[in-house]
Amino acid sequence: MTKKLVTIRRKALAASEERADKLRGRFADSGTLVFNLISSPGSGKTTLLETTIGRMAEVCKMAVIEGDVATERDADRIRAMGVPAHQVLTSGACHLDARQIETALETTDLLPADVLFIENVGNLICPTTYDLGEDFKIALLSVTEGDDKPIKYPAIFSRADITVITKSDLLPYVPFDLDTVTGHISSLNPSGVILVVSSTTGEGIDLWCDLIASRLEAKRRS
Ligand SMILES: Nc1nc2c(ncn2[C@@H]2O[C@H](COP(=O)(O)OP(=O)(O)O)[C@@H](O)[C@H]2O)c(=O)[nH]1
Ligand SMILES: [Mg+2]
Repeated sequence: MTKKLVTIRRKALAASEERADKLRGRFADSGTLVFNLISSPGSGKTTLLETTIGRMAEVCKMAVIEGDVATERDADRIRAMGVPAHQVLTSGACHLDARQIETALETTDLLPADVLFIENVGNLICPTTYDLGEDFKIALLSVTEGDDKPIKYPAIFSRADITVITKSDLLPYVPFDLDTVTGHISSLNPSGVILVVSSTTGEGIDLWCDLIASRLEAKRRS
């Protein structure tokens, strides 16, 4: 890589970090807890958000930013639950960035909200390094994806504050060694929390909602 290109990349990174810090300040002012959800396509992010909204709508005000390459489908699913949602269309880009979050806040009435969920574009690589001003990164891994994914994609599982293993109702039907996976994630990220949930049966959803409530309480206290 040429020196000029390295300089341009560094400047772009610095600008993006500055934007993320501004967003963090804005979220602190509005008292909004922000989660950045990262996973492969189809691991159950939107479904978990629908389940969460169904459980927590009485307890806190939620808002959602959806990131996808195309279609408003996920934002429509969230709006159908009565929660404001903004759909970012990336036209091929594999992650969301802080500028898109700024634009989402300017164009859609998402704040004030107690909790803002950002559902990133589906993949385990690109979204990992982009700071969106969130409080916590959340990695999702469905049991149908195979139990080798944490060691194949270590960056996201070592950075995520919480890993949610989804679709636990399918465990009897797929080769997925839960102990091995939790062992790998714990060794990559000793302080991270691991939850096992199913939006279909409701397994683990109480713990997930309790975790959101306790993180919200902690943010309010701080
Ligand atoms: N069996 C089962 N299927 C699920 C569960 N959660 C989501 N799904 C299904 O997985 C597919 C992808 O879910 P979606 O939430 O759209 O994934 P996303 O791409 O990560 O947002 C859909 O067909 C869901 O119905 C679950 O807990 N158990
Ligand atoms: Mg989705």
